[in-house]
Amino acid sequence: MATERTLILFKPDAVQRRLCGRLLTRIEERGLKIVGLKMLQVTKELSREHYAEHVNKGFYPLLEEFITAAPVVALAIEGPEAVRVMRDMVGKTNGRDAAPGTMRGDFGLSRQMNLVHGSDSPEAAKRELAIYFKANELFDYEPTLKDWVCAGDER
Ligand code: IDP
Ligand code: MG
Repeated sequence: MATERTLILFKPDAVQRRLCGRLLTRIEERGLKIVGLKMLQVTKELSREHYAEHVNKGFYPLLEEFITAAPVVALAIEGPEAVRVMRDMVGKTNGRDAAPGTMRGDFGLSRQMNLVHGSDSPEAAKRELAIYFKANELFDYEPTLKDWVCAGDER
């Protein structure tokens, strides 16, 4: 089972709506490990780098306006199959389509203001983590609860 790291952002709407604590609690309660965490202001340049695949799409100007409108909280999250596990917890892009129980499905109704970003593949996660975190902002430490979160052959 692959231990992975993934980039999660609590987007400006999550910060403004004061949902960061509740969203982070879900991640911690699942048993995932925080290995990086900071607040930052996304600039237009950073937005274009992060959302390179969307820069030429019609909705990009609105996405850029949204993601730069207030600070975000960036998280590096580690765990078994963390990329897929987090995508499943985040839910479908449009909050109106996202299943109840997911972050977007429980707290959102919007396609654009959907509260949370999660990397969509291990390759994307590596690229995105390098955009948001310097090497010395990511931490390796022994989680003392690990023996009680997953069996030995699952880690
Ligand atoms: P994802 O975040 O679920 O992977 P993507 O399709 O990669 O969704 O889109 C990136 C972000 O761009 C979305 O999370 C959302 O904030 C915004 N977005 C996606 N599609 C639209 C759209 O059609 N109109 C406006 N914003 C959109
Ligand atoms: Mg995406």
